Amino acid sequence: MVAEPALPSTFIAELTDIVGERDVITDTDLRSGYELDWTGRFRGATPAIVRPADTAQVAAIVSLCRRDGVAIVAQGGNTGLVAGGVPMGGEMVLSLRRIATIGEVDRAARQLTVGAGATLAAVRTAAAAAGLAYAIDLGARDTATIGGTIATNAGGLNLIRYGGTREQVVGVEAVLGTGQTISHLGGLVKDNTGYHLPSLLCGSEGTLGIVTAARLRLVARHDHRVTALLAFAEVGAAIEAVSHLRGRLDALESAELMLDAGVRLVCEAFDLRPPFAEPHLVYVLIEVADSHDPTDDVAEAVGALTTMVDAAVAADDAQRDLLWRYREDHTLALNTLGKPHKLDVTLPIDRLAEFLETVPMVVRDVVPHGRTWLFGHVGDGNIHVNISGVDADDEAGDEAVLDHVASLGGSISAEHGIGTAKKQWLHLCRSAAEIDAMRAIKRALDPDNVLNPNAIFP
Ligand code: FAD
Ligand code: 2HG
Ligand code: ZN
Repeated sequence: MVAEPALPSTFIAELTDIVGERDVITDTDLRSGYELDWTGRFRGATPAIVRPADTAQVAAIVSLCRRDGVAIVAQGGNTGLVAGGVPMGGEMVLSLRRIATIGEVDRAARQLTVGAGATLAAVRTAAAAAGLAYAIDLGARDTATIGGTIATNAGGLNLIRYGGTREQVVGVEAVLGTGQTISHLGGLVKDNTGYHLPSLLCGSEGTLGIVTAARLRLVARHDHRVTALLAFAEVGAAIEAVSHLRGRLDALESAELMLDAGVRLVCEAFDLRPPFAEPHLVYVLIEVADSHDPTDDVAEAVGALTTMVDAAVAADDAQRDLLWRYREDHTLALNTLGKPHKLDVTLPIDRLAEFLETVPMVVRDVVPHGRTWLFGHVGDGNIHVNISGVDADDEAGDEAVLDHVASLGGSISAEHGIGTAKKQWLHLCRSAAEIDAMRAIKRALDPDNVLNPNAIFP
């Protein structure tokens, strides 16, 4: 919690001139939702929220803030999990939610231009209506915005097939910390004219520019799906099974790992029946999507898994939804235990089983009362580690897990980013030379350090 910050009334008046009175929010009650992160663990404080309607207004706001040295945190859906989009240092919040236009789908190019504030769900719906699909999907789809997913380079549930957000972004429009607008939305797929700024903005967490629009790549929509929950007695067997399935099923879209304890927690929290009559230690949820019915291919590939101890295949949409609830509702179910510490790590595939087996002990050694929960996008080596039962500001468990990850050659952020929550551990995965290079880029694009100055860098 930071002290209540303030802005001069003349500055507020200038903001009002840009966006209008309704879209400069200073009322304490109205500010509150923008100040608290999704988990409830991180509460910042802001003097004002400003809600521009277009790129020109964003540029005017950034220039004003640069002139007066007012720090800005960009915020989309506020579903980020690393306290990067909430004003932990008393920054002004710039909400992109009003810039939510969704353009016409260009079927020939398989592309779509959208405003940064459009939700992922709205973009996915627009793509589906045109017979196509947007490749990024995640549990927060109804609230997370395209700008937020670009700023975090969101990964999500289908990365093993299509890549992450960076692979979907053909062009962006953004206002840099200099106040200059860059706009490259023409949609050329082959365009090697110097540095690829959209790639740089992907994962920059609002520290280099405010994304206002994006040109997105769309993919074919596959209407034939097979969704199945596979059960194993050991994590090593589950991981080997995923490698096998990836080699056999080109149309494998998701491979998500869960442990029995997490599935039980979800069932208790939401009154769901368990997936199997008898519990098993570890589950992998797979989904295969194709233009023809992939049932036979899946049956053959799954049939070859000698270590699998049980399987449930969704026979209809309701069963498919239930299988996905076991996985997607982990995040909501964990919130019923208090405010979890969330870590989001990647391990090299050959160290994944060792990590899953050892990490609960690593946590217990430093926070004996903490409980470790493990699940995630196992197909790409990304495990979500949640620790419950620990005070919000007790970071001993977090540090032990991240040290362990680094010692195994992993990354301390697979998809959620560094934000403000993990910046003290950036050095675990980035050399001094890399951090220097990143700081130099930050200085070039945001010379007065007005854009999210408290994120990423320690
Ligand atoms: P915010 O939370 O508002 O902001 C996130 C960061 O982006 C902040 O640093 C902010 O300053 C910056 N930012 C936001 N908009 C802009 C902009 N227009 N320009 C510049 N910077 C901006 N993440 C995954 O990667 N994969 C998952 O599977 C996944 N599942 C989730 C499931 C649940 C239930 C929840 C709650 C979260 C999940 N997340 C996941 C995390 C989160 O949804 C993503 O990080 C998402 O990309 C954040 O989008 P947002 O619009 O909510 O961004
Ligand atoms: C997911 O994959 C999200 O469900 C959230 O990235 C992970 O709650 C978490 O720790
Ligand atoms: Zn995730």
